[in-house]
Amino acid sequence: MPDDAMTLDSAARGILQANDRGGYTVPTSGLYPYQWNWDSAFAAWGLSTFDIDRAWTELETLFSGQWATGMVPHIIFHKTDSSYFPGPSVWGTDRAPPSSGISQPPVAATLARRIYEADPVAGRARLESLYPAMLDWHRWWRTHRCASGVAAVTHPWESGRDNCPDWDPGMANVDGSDVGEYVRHDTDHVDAAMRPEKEDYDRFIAIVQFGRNCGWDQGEIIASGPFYMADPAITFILIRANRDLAWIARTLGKDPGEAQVYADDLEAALPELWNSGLGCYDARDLRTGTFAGVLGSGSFLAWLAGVTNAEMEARLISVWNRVSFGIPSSDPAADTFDPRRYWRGPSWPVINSLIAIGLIEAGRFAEAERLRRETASLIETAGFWEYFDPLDGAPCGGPNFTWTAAIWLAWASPTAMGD
Ligand code: 9WN
Repeated sequence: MPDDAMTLDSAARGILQANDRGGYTVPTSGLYPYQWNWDSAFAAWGLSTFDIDRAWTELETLFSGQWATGMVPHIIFHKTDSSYFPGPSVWGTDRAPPSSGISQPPVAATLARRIYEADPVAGRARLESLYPAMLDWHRWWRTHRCASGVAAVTHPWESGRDNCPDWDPGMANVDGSDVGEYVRHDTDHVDAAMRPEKEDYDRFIAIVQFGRNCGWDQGEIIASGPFYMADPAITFILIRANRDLAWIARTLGKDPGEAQVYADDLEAALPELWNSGLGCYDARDLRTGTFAGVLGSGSFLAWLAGVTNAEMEARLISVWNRVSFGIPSSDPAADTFDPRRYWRGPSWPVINSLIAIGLIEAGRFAEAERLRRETASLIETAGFWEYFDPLDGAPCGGPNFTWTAAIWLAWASPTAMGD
């Protein structure tokens, strides 16, 4: 094994350890001082390469924040920290531990399965005790986010791809003019040109204020909340997560039927997201029916869900071929493309890792290896940044990032077992 790979493996382990706050891992110190939902699931995957017990603890701490409704919140505020806005008082969810009022992409079952497969003996009891919580969370998605058939989000933050152009049609109808004064802290840590614009933030906060003012009543949020869009990425992730949960159920000697039905129903509803003009599955505003009309990294997650068709796959590869370093979060040929501004163009190692799982399972081994190599080269050149410019590989966002270190260990490193 090359020495530099071993050195990077050791640096990645060091980042996971340095970002450990006792039972949970923060995404990066300073910028994100709390436990984030899908970041933690990826952290657990990375941790499973060298500390399987700590990997399970990460997931257990995440599910310790689960609401009685089954929702697993997108942020859990274990210890108050004034360096992040919006903090617990803005969300006003009145929970213990305090949390945000929305969720995030449900990757936990998919990654729990991988962690279990890495060491079934150590994982059996831990998986068994997490299983009902994961099923409850998937029920929550089904009950509160899948009314149209596919999965929807009620806040761009719920998608995990906060300011991607997918959300532009829905965000255009959110009034952010009346949110009052507030102080952002993200731009104290990161160049403002890499972060969402103030107009986006005003709207993000307006959507939070609507949720808080209705006491996080999901019926009201779905019926009349300011933002409600169907998300191909969450739909694909949830199809996959339900299939993995059904696999977990069978492994534990339980009935896989419920999770299997959830996956099949989501897949049957996919035509709702097919944008024939784009030749791809596309985000859609559920208030107006408008498609986003921009091909983004969410569409590439079709492979993760085992969803294939020749027209779409040719389109995806042609978009990928427009850049040099991984999958762009949005099509470089679109007017909205911005190679360094958060989700409006950059390549995200963590998304690349999910897409690669799908490519391998579709038998597209050469492309899976290309994606691994392109992602690895970003990290080898610049380190474990939050995301990267897909055109020139420039590092962007926060440094020493947990999920970049995690996917290095679990997938991108030459020492990783891969799939
Ligand atoms: C809001 C922690 C999170 C990720 C998201 C990413 C970003 C937060 C923010 O950071 O979102 O949740 O304040 O920008 O978009 O995917 O989970 O890394």
